[in-house]
Amino acid sequence: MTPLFGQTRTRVELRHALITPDGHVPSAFPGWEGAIAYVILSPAMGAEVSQMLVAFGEGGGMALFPADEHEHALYVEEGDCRVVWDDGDVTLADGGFAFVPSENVLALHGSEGTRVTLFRKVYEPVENLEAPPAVNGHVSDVPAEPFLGNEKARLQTLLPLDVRYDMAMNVFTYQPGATLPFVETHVMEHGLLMLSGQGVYRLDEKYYPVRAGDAIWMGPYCPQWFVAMGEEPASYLYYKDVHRLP
Ligand code: UGY
Ligand code: MN
Repeated sequence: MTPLFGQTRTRVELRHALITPDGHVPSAFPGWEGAIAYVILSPAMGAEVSQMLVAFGEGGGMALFPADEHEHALYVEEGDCRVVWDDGDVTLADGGFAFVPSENVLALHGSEGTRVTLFRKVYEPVENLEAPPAVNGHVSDVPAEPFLGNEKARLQTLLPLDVRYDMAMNVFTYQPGATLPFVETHVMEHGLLMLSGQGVYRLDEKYYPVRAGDAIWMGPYCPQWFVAMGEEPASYLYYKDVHRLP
């Protein structure tokens, strides 16, 4: 069915946003070849994190990030991606993830059709605490722990639980009908990508139907809750700022 003109599920509010793929508009950046990015969340909307979908075109390409105060965590949604930084080089298949600390040149080489979600933020150093090391892995090697004892809502913590890291990147998977157990309200911010399935996300006072491909921004103190619906499990990848005093 052809959608009516002028309609979208996308909403951009003061403390939250739902960005659906129909509204995506690409950006090209200096030094990039054969790769574009959809900058889905960014400080321009009031977020501290940027969330980008990097897509590689015909024949593959390269996306480049200069060495500065930004750190990056990425997840390969589709395809394969060679991740190269100052003193590291790893090739990730879909479901692969990596964290690269700030002050590194970061290059992503993807074959045609590869899609990578990347979280980018300014690293917050702490006196007498060394910078976090780079890490990488595959989502299928990370245990899925019941969330607050609920077997039907399971959390995978991709980055180490170590206070040197000031960001977390997790995957949350819900069986149909499972929910976040309570309406969370917290100082931490989230950037989120629906990886599979569907459900309803409560953001502030509003309830949004969401499905795979949708992205969400939850600013600090945005009340949030989720219920998975439909026949399949629903899962999402999300970013959270952690381990720093307000
Ligand atoms: O880690 C979290 O705060 C997570 N439970 N929030 C969320 O899924 N919206
Ligand atoms: Mn939360």
